[in-house]
Parts: sequence; structure tokens; C-alpha cells
Amino acid sequence: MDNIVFQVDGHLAEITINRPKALNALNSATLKELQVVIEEIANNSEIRVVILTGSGKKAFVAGADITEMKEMNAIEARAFGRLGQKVFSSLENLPQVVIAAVNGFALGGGCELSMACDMRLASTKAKFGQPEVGLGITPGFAGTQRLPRLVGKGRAKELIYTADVIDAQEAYRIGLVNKIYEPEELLDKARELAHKIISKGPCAVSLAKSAINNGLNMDTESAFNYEAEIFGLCFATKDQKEGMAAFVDKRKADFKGC
Ligand code: DAK
Repeated sequence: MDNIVFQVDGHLAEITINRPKALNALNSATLKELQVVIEEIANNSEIRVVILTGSGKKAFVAGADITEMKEMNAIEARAFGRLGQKVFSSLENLPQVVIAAVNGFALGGGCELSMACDMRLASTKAKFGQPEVGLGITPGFAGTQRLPRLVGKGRAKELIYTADVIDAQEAYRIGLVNKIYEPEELLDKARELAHKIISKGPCAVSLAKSAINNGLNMDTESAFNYEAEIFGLCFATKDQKEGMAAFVDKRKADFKGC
């Protein structure tokens, strides 16, 4: 792969978008490579948590590749948008937890990519925004949908209509990021968080992700029913047996998976 670095160490996988000269902007080639990596992760049950970051000190992802988009006609732009949406949805729907380590600019498609992850940890240097309307387009990788779900309709509209770029503190204040760290400690903190999650019941974590993600797209009654189904399903897993046995035996649980 030319645009992505992919590493697996035990239960942890790390994806680095690696086009630092273009501030890790997402072109079609990078999106296709990302799709391949996501499929590999989806098929590897040893992997429990994924960290997604950008290479270099300046950017997480500075958006979709404007140089490539500039030349597109309407049909090509639609195909590009569909590719991006598909990749971002498969990332969001991975059974594993995905943590975005936002090390710099997360603009346009970059902000949208971080929002397709389960959590966002930001460096103090991170900057977030949806600058698309300044380019004469609308957010195309589901930013109009994920941003209001994360920060509320009013704040999402303000960010999208003004194309304002906000710093990590403001992103934290409005609930777009979970935590802020100094740039040099960001990845270590992301790995620390990853290992904390890895130490819990992997099936339970994955099922909780499914309950949250799917439940949010349902009416309340269906979501409650779905949660009850998921809760019941836990009792068919080794995680539940080991977790509860460990509690009763007053020892640390040793989860091996479903
Ligand atoms: N695309 C391509 N190249 C980019 C880029 C981008 N998004 N962002 C930066 N670069 C390149 C610059 O062109 C420059 O390349 P060289 O000139 O060195 O060859 C290099 O990265 C360094 O950037 P700068 O020289 O500009 O660095 P600065 O520190 O001065 O500025 C910046 C950093 C992040 C503020 C600035 O680069 C910037 O404003 N970048 C663009 C940010 C942006 O507007 N991002 C949103 C892109 S639009 C859809 C599908 C997708 C989308 C929409 C619709 N459908 C088809 C439905 C998504 C749209 C977007 O994401």
C-alpha cells in the first residue's frame, strides 16, 4: 500500500494515513486502500481495538483531496462520495472499537473520518472543521449527519454554515473530542485507552458498540428491545461466564473472546 501504514500488535491494530506532503488528504487511492484494511480488520477476530491516526506532525487528515476533486464531473463526484460513504460506514460498523488519534488538522473529510470512529482523542494542536461550503460544496462523507448527532443540531449548523475551524479545546467543549493530550503523548494515551478496552470482555464491548450504534438509529421502544436482545445474547458467550466467575472467585477476569 502506498498511502496507508497498517500494523497489528496482538489485539491492537494501528492505521496511519500516510500522505504527509498533502497533509494526508484522502484521494480515491487512499480510500480504496483504507477499504482493504478495514475488510482485513473485520475478518480478524484477534484484533479488538484499532487506532487511526495521520502521519507527520501537522495533520490527521486535511480533507478529501481537493486537487483530485477539482477535475471531477458530477458523475465522478457522485462515485467518489459513494466510495467515501461506504468506507466510512464500514469503519463505523467494524465489530472492533476504533479510536481516532487526531494529531493535527481534521478538516472536511478528515473531520468526517474522525467522526466515523468510536472516540476521538486530540492533540493540543488538533483543529477541526467542515470547510466545504467555502469550496462551494456540502460535506459529502456524512458530516451533515454525524456532526449533529455528536454536538447537536445548532452547533453542527454553525460549524457547517460558517466553515469555521475550531481548536481542540473548543472541540472538547462541544463534545466533539473525548480527551486532549500534548502531541508527544497522544499516541501513548491512545494505546493506553486501547489496552484498557482490550482487557474487558471483547464480545461484550463489541455488542455494546452494536447496541449504541444501531439503537441510535431506532425509535426508543425498538432500541430498548434491541438492547434487551443484545443483553440476552451476552449470556451465550464465554465472556459472561468468565466475567461473572472471576467476580465470584475474587480474581481478575481472563477474557479469551466469545
Ligand atoms: N487536498 C489536497 N491537497 C491538500 C489538502 C487537501 N484537502 N490540504 C492540504 N493539501 C496540500 C496543499 O495543497 C499543500 O501542497 P503543496 O502546495 O505543498 O503541493 C500541502 O498539502 C501543504 O498544505 P498548505 O501549504 O496549504 O499548508 P498550510 O499549513 O499553509 O495550511 C491547511 C494547512 C490545512 C489550513 C490548508 O492546507 C487547507 O486549508 N487545506 C484544505 C482544507 C480543506 O478545505 N479541507 C476540506 C476539503 S473538502 C463529496 C465527497 C467528499 C467531500 C465532499 C463531497 N461528494 C462527492 C458528495 C469532502 C470534501 C472535503 O473534505
